[in-house]
Amino acid sequence: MSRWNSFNRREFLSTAFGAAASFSIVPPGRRLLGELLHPQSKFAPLQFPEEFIWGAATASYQIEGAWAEDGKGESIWDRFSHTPGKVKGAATGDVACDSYHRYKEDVALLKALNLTSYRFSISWPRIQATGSGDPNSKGLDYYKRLADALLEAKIRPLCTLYHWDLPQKLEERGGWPNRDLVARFTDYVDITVRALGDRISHWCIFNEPWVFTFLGYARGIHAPSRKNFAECMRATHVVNIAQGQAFRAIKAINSKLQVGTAFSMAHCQPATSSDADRQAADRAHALGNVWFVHPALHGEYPKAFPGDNPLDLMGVKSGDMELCRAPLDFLGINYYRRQLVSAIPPGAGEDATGVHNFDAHDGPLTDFAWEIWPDGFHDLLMRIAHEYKTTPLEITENGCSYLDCPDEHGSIPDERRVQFMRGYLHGLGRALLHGANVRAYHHWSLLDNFEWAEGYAQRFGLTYVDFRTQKRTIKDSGHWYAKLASTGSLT
Ligand code: GCO
Repeated sequence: MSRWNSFNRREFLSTAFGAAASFSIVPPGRRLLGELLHPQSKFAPLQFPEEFIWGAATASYQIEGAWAEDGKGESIWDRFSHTPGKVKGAATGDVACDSYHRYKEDVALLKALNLTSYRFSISWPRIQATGSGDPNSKGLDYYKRLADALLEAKIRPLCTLYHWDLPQKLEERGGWPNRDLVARFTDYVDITVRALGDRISHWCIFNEPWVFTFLGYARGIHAPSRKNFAECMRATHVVNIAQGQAFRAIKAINSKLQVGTAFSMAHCQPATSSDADRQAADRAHALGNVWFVHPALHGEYPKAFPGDNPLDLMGVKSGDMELCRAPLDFLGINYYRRQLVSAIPPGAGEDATGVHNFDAHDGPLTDFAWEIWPDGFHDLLMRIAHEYKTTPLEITENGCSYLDCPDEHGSIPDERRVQFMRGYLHGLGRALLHGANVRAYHHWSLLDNFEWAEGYAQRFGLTYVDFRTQKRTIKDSGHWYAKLASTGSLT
């Protein structure tokens, strides 16, 4: 049994909830979402600052499709989803939302939603099919067209350079635990930013480094499906060096470009008030939330193990921490859930941190069985704002999966997503009032899309996608969000 099962968010549903838990089925004692977030009862209206940026997010493998088109190489996610048994329903991203061909339609959706920022990612094997060598101009051209369409619609492109689709050939050469990846990644970043840096001013180097190293190399439930904690820890160090080097490569092209990373973060709450649980919660915060922030901003790893951090196991060499250092221009935060944390006697492997963290289920659950607890969002933001005072924050992801479908009139009444957003945005608004320097919010996601090992069994979109026809329909929550984006007023 993993001590880090709360990170195993995609596996969770398949084991615990075979089908979508309908919201009306509420176990006795659990409060209904409406009671927690009743439209009139709970919140005073809030006005967001005029300059606050409203956006939505997606990722290449989750929406593009066109998996082998125009010279694109195979990625670890192509290999993973083409391997029987890895993804629910044998789903793949071969077609996904077909956004590679329908990007103009998707930019029109962003426009219809009144959004002024779009976070998307670049597929590395579209740019370098095997992860090295000359760039594929057709791949670069696609992202140029997308960026141009966004700029024309007055939408800021916020581009993630790595949202998990590593070229398969690089995995065959050892993947992220292999230090050579630093040079390969920096080369890819240099090529891409040279080609697109005239159009795209805001960059995220990585998406959720902890999630892709941990689920991919320790738990094995994501590509590339390895199960070795030592390799995972080595991968985290290589990724930290790569982050620093990529930062410098981008700044060398144009020092004005704004560079950050989208970090997955959870509010880590001690399960009891004991000192041991409090310390365990701090270790969970160190490893799960800031393992890739602290080396960049302070040139050292935060303390995440009861004894010393396992620097030898991670392959840390003298001089490395200087390479990890990078004064990121902003911290991207992907926030979904809170976790309860208790202390356990430290063991080997994943247990070495002496941490047992698990999902809290005191609040209502989404259809993905993730707990809704907006105060956790507020508290996490305040903690990060306090710990990394001067660095601006952007919410690069926050959202929920609900399986609402079109009704007989063709509209998608997804009131639960509206209530989710009201609650979390209120938490964010309060953090702003309390001094947190947050300048943007991106909802995950613009579209229903390929949810990793869950395939198409989860729907996170503001827009409903009929995957048989690719027809897109803005959900009621999308209309609600569009109004908020144009007025900034949360009622
Ligand atoms: C992640 C990614 C997104 C997900 C979203 C919902 O965190 O896994 O950034 O690609 O789809 O978070 O799980």
